[in-house]
Amino acid sequence: MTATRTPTGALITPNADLREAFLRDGYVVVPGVLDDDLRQRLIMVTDRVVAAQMAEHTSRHKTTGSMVQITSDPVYVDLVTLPSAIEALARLGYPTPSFSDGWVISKPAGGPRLFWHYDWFTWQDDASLGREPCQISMMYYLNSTRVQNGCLRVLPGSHNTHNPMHDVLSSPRGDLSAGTNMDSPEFTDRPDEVDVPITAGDVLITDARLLHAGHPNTTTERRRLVTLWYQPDPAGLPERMLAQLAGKRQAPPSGWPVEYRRRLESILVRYDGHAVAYERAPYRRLPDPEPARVRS
Ligand SMILES: O=C(O)CCC(=O)C(=O)O
Repeated sequence: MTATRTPTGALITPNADLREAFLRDGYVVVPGVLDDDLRQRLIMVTDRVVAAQMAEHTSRHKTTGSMVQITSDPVYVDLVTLPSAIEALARLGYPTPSFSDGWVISKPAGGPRLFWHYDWFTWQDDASLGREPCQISMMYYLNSTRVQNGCLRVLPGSHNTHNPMHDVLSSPRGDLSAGTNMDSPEFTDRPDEVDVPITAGDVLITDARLLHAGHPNTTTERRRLVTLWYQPDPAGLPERMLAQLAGKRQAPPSGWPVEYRRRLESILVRYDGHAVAYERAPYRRLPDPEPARVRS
């Protein structure tokens, strides 16, 4: 693959192995993207932002821990526009991404399991069934994670092929975020699940269609995560999909310093056309996985 230039001016040659692993599994970990100085600033602000939430927020988001927009503080713009992160995306073959929304997801000590889910809601468009993702996350765990403090679990390949968990998710079962029924099948162990422990400073990149869940946090310390959502190739998206994604964009508050507003605006997804945004549509069946090859 040929080298491409990012908006920050870096000349990046895509890494074919990294890209293949990402397209095959639906996720990949890129080490050493977030420096320690920014990580410490993010921890400080994240704890403050989460502490400011009302008790009602905490009980509504029991299984995620919290769900606060990144526009709660300008420091998150430093993460959204982080040059080393944009370069990591360029190595995956996505040099000119746009950003739509981001969330502070902070699982307190003793926080329960997170349910199985995907984060893609435009399944009515055939582009959702292709090999390339229409949306990806960059997940920054601000502390190192492991099974004990609630690391992520994934079903590799479930972004591109049907998984039995998709059938489970097709019948609505009330409010999974509030965790009122932890016996729901969305909270079960799966035979094909894989743990994804992360070293703080690394970034986990996922395809929005990938099925994922989380372990409970059985430690005495908070586990902090910031999830950012990007369009890897906004120019290649169908217009109705782009209109939907642009509808979710988190614009900078008018009270922010001009410099932070300008930087967030510079990467925010836009749609200036007249196509009608897609409604939120649930899963449409992906192809079955290829049967395992058996030697004759
Ligand atoms: O809390 C986690 O580890 C996962 C969060 C998540 O599922 C998401 O951001 O979509």
